[in-house]
This record gives sequence, C-alpha cells and structure tokens, in this order.
Amino acid sequence: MKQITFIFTLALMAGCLFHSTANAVTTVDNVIKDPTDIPAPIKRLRTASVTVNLEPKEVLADIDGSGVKALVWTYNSTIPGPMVRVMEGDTVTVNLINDAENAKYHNVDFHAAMAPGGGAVSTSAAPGQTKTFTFTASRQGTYVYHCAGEGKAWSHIAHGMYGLIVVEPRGGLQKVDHEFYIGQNEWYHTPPLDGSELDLGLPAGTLMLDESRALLENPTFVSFNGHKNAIADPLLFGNKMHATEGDTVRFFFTSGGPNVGSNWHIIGTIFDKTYQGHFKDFLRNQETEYVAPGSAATFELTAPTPGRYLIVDHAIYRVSNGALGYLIVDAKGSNPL
Ligand SMILES: [Cu+2]
Repeated sequence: MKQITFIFTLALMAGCLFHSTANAVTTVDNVIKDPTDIPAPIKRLRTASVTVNLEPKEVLADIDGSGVKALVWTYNSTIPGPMVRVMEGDTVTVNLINDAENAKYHNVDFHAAMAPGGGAVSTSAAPGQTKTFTFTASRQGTYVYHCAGEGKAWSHIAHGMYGLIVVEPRGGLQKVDHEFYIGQNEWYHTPPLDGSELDLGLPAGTLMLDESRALLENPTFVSFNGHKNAIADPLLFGNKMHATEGDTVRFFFTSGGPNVGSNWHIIGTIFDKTYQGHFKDFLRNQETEYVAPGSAATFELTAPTPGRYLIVDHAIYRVSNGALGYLIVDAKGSNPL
C-alpha cells in the first residue's frame, strides 16, 4: 500500500512539474509587427508550391505602453502574424507548429482556403504538436487568417491571433515604390478582479482577456500592429513608413476584430484604388473604406504633398484610443532616413 501511495505521490509531483512547464509563459518586450516586414512581390508566371510555417506562441507583452504586461497569443511572436504572399493557383502547405510551452490548442483558418474551417479542422494542434494542411489558393484577393483554437475563434482572435494572406494574380500585382502591412484589432484586456492571473502562475495585475467586456463589444483600446502606439510612436515604428512625393504606395490591411471593423482612412489623401475582392474589381477615389472584422483589403495611393499624414480608423473616437499611425511623405531630393 505504501508503495502504491509513493508511486501516486510521484505521479502527482510529475503532474505538477509538467503542469508548471506547460504553463511557462515567455515574457517579451512587445509583439509589434514591423509594417515593412513583407515578403518579396510575386513576379513569376507559373504556379508553385509554397510552404508557410505558422508558430503559435503565447507570451506576456506590453501592448499599450503602460509597462504592464498582457497575456497575448500570437503567430510567430507578432500581431498581426506574418504576411503570406502567394499567386492564384499556387499550392499552399501550412505547417501549424504549436510551441510545446503553450497551454492551448491552436490552429488556423485561412479565408483564402475553401475547406472545412478554412484549415482549422486539420491544423488543430496540441502544445508540442505540428499539423499540416494543404490548399489551392484558387481565388485572388486579400484575405485574413485567424485562429479558431478550441472551437473558440472569438477568444483566440481576441488574444491577437490573426494575419493576412494576399493571393496575387498571375505575374503579380503592378509594381509600386513602397508596400506596407497593417493589422487592426481591438482589445478587451483588463487586470482581472478574481485573481485568475495568479491561478495561471502569472504576475498579479497581468492584463487578461475580459470575456464579458468582449461580449459587450466594449474595447479597452484599439491597436495597429500589436501595440497602442506601434506605428505612431517614433521610438517604435511611427517613423518607419516613408514615401517620396509622387511615389506609388500600397497598403495591405487586415481587420482582425474580433468584433469591430475599421473605417480606414489616411487624412489628407484619396486612394487611387482600393480592392476588397478580385484585383480587377477596385474602387477609385475612395476616401474612407470599411474593412469588416475578419477581412482584409489592399489600398493604393500616390504620395501627395510632403508632410506627415495620419492613418486612422475614421470611427474617430478610436483615434484617441489607439487607432493612429503615420505615413511620412518626403520632398523630392531630401534624405529623410
Ligand atoms: Cu489559437
């Protein structure tokens, strides 16, 4: 009997140790996505096989500049996750590599894929598992991808798990001088009042997803590229997006949500073209264009008179709450960087 008790105690201890390891959450400074971190444009005429590695990672990161860390879930440690770039007709193989230190199942739903769950069914992976899903990118356009782990897409998106895939036409999109990548999502993270962060072994006051607040669609703040000031603060990426007067500029933009779309606008400009579906179907001279939560769009403009241009969600109170960035247009012949 003593021996059985001893073995049981050992098993319990091992369980606790394993539990502790499974919930070791890495702390990072932030999860900001560099808006210039974009794959090279498509130039080929023939279809190809493209491999995409998505690595869910649960981390503690600063998302609002307060210095208080939040529990967020990412693809490849940034929000939004990496931009994926393929050509219409390509075969896309997605490896969903769920980090062994994560606590949750994760997966990916590609809106560019037409398959059960957009791939979420085949890629659902436990911590430490890798799952693979292959689809044909049969329809050109700009699409969101997001996590639907545990059957709770709402919770996984609200933790930050989304990104963008562009499916370009044969030969690629028309060449432009600059391309940028921006993802908008809103946050419902607050310090829990019930001590639930302590139950998870996280520091007291860690900002955690407040599900009741998310249900009420009452965000604490909005962010571009994973942080309240990511593309507004010059010490982060607020001085990163430059173009010279007359340059052609393209933005790949996605609204992660989970609940709120973006009324995307760059103050002082008019878009040459905006695309929400097929690249042959665009609107000209749009000022503000709505990008629904769980979707993506492509915007093109010609850089106007030199100056600093405000990138906003024109549901305008959101600007004071984080939906702000800068495009800087430089004079010809200047050397701004
Ligand atoms: Cu997930």
